[in-house]
Amino acid sequence: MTIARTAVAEPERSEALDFDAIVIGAGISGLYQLHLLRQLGMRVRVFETGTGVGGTWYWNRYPGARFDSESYSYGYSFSQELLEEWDWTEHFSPQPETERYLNYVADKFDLRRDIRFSSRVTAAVYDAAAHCWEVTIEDGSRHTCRYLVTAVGPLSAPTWPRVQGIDDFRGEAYHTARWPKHPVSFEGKRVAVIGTGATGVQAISEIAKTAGHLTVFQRRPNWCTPLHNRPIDREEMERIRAGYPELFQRCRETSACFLHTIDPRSTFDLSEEEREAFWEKLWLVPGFGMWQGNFRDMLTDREANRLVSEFVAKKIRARVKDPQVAEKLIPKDHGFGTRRVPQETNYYEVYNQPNVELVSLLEEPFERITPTGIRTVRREFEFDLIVYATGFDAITGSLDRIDIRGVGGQKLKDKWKGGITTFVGVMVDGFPNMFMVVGPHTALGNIPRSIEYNVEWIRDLLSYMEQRGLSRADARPEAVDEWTRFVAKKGEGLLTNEVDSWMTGVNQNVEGKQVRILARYSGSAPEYRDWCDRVAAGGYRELVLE
Ligand code: NA7
Repeated sequence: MTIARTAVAEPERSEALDFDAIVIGAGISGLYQLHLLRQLGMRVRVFETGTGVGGTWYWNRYPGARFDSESYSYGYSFSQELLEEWDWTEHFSPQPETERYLNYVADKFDLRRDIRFSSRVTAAVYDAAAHCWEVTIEDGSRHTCRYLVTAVGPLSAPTWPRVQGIDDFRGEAYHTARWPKHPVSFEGKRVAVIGTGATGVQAISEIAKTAGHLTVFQRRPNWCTPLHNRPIDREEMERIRAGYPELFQRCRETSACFLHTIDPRSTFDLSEEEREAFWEKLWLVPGFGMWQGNFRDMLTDREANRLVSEFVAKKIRARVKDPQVAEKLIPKDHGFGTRRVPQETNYYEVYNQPNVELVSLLEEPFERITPTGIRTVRREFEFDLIVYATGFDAITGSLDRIDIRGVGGQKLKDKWKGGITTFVGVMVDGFPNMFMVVGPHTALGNIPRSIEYNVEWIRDLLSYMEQRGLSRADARPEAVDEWTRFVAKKGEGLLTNEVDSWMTGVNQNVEGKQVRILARYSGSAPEYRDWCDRVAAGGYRELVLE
């Protein structure tokens, strides 16, 4: 073991700091990290931009927002008591219920007393001489700590289209990820929705129910599959509860921590009829069955991917009455599953409604937003309300928005200019004592499962250090290289990485994010955890601990 023990614990110095640890964000990651670090006896402070807990489930209160993972596979697994107390009422929980759940968790574990709300972190600077992080809040206040945990989420920095005139519009306008808390009525209104990703698809189905007229502005269509949501009654909830140990065990074993996992067969192991029958069955599976439970070569073999794409295209054609509209809704630039698959409830049928129009921005791009609506290169539209479902500056965006500086004042943003480099997605060399929960290069998938693993790994490392009087951890550059190479290797041959999407770090609305990068670890979650477990079992040789 090559731990450099240049210092023993210095309680005096630590006590001179405002906190032992600062956690940025009170979403699923931040809440659990706070809980665990407090158990280590640390003085912890969470800074949160919002006025309440929940992160993603606090901000994304747009109509139709809900889980695409089964509720009971998405909730926290760490507390038996919580599992016993909380009842999910739908297989795919709607946002209000999830927000209530996270508030319940915050109350149950008495987390609020260590959270400061309405406190956006603007900067975090490492001070090598004082061996601490100094965190600046929007109000100008500064706070010092030994350990910094970023729990900012990979999809939390919303982006607006780069189109002229956004501020000129005189009607109501909302981004789905900054949805107001007051009720928004669409009744009788002329509504525009821009964006048809996972968010847009959920919102459109809901808004179409009451809008006077809905115009959907779609740039690139996505392949969507049916969610098949339904209520959970008391009896079913009891059955689910009794099965929690097996359920979480399954999530530990599957590739992306979902209840669904890749079918070990190749597309070509089956005859055409057998394949069709298999896909017909998957089509009826609630949730991500069709995406996550498909043949093993679906995302690596072009022909396999073409066949499954054809199957889904057929489904879309069968549901949309106007063949021209159907064709507009079928992606032509990427195959099924190579981008995040939105989960839908009557989404395609919406386009059969007389009050709904689909406008393809590929055919008629935006010219500008006007005071009264939207002008494309062909037409002028008038709206009462515009919904921006235009996504996020994903994975690095929420970190980029904080001025993070490590040893020698190096900016994290600059460090990653030539490409993201991390150690297991949690640490970056030159940024000692900074830990990212579900940062770039970690396993995402069914995200709370990945969050719990990251949060516990960080807790274990800090506990290991505290027990040995160590208080500084930095990743060794060679360990960072090795991990980054592994991430690259895991992405080789994946069709997903040949497509522009938030998963490949592309966002046309963000300066400098037009080129695909290796933003995401695309190996399996068990393989990710094996790697991290080996690091811990080996005494963290990949880190310089002092
Ligand atoms: P996504 O999946 O990034 O979708 C954003 C959508 O907005 C997508 O259809 C974009 O079209 C569209 N978009 C973005 N910018 C523009 C402009 N400038 N003009 C027109 N259309 C635009 O974000 P979501 O919020 O739906 O989902 C994000 C993740 O959150 C999701 O995958 C889940 O994991 C949860 P494009 O495809 O870029 O042509």
